[in-house]
Amino acid sequence: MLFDILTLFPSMFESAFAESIIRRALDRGLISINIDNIRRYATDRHRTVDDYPYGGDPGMLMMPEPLAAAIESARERQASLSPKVIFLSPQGDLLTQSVVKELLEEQCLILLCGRYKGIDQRIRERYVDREISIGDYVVSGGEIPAMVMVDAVTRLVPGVLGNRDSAERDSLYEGLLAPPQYTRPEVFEGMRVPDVLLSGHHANIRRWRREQAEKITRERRPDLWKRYTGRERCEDNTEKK
Ligand code: 9D3
Repeated sequence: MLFDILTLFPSMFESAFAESIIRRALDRGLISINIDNIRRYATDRHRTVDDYPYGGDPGMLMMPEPLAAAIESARERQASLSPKVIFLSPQGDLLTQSVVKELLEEQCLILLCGRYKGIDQRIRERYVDREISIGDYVVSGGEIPAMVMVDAVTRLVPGVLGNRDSAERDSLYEGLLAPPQYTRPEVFEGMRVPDVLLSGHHANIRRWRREQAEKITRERRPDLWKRYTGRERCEDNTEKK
């Protein structure tokens, strides 16, 4: 998987990609990341990349020409990988685990990070394949959402996670919230680890975790619970969401 990231703030990505799982995936050649500064494609002597909106809203928009040039340049760099252009935007499809799985099918994603109040609509129409939001809250630009997407997709690239925290384990409770977890000591500030987890009885432990996961999902996330129970009822049918 190759991520080609177009941004006005390349240095924001340095520390995010320099540690832990993404770092290891890069070191092992399981993913590649290229970062390009959109300002390189500005053409006036002040390297201007923003302009006022027609119709007179407050705030600025990203100018279309540098964006188009940056995207074209990335498309040419990655032509052999049939890249998809993803624009991170509050108007996009919500990034869910099932969207993450769809993105994993691509060989190359060009991630366009917006700043200011957004981009000229004609860039969307001509250059963007898919628009993605990370959730219904406002952040300051597309960079942190792009990092979220790179992280979520990278975790699913085969070989990235070891057995210890594998994607398989994440999917053990797929569609459910995780059950409570404990590490040593057995008693912490007067609170004991539940007996069943110390029992060594693996069937009981599995059952307890499943019950806890179901309880916590029912209580906290009725939306997830509805999907989960819907899916189970239709186990033997071919399709249903
Ligand atoms: C004028 C109304 N605002 C839209 C809610 C303008 C605006 C604010 C902040 C436009 C862009 C942004 C910057 N945010 C992103 O670029 C962004 C984002 C987000 O704010 N929330 C969730 N997902 C994303 S992906 C990119």
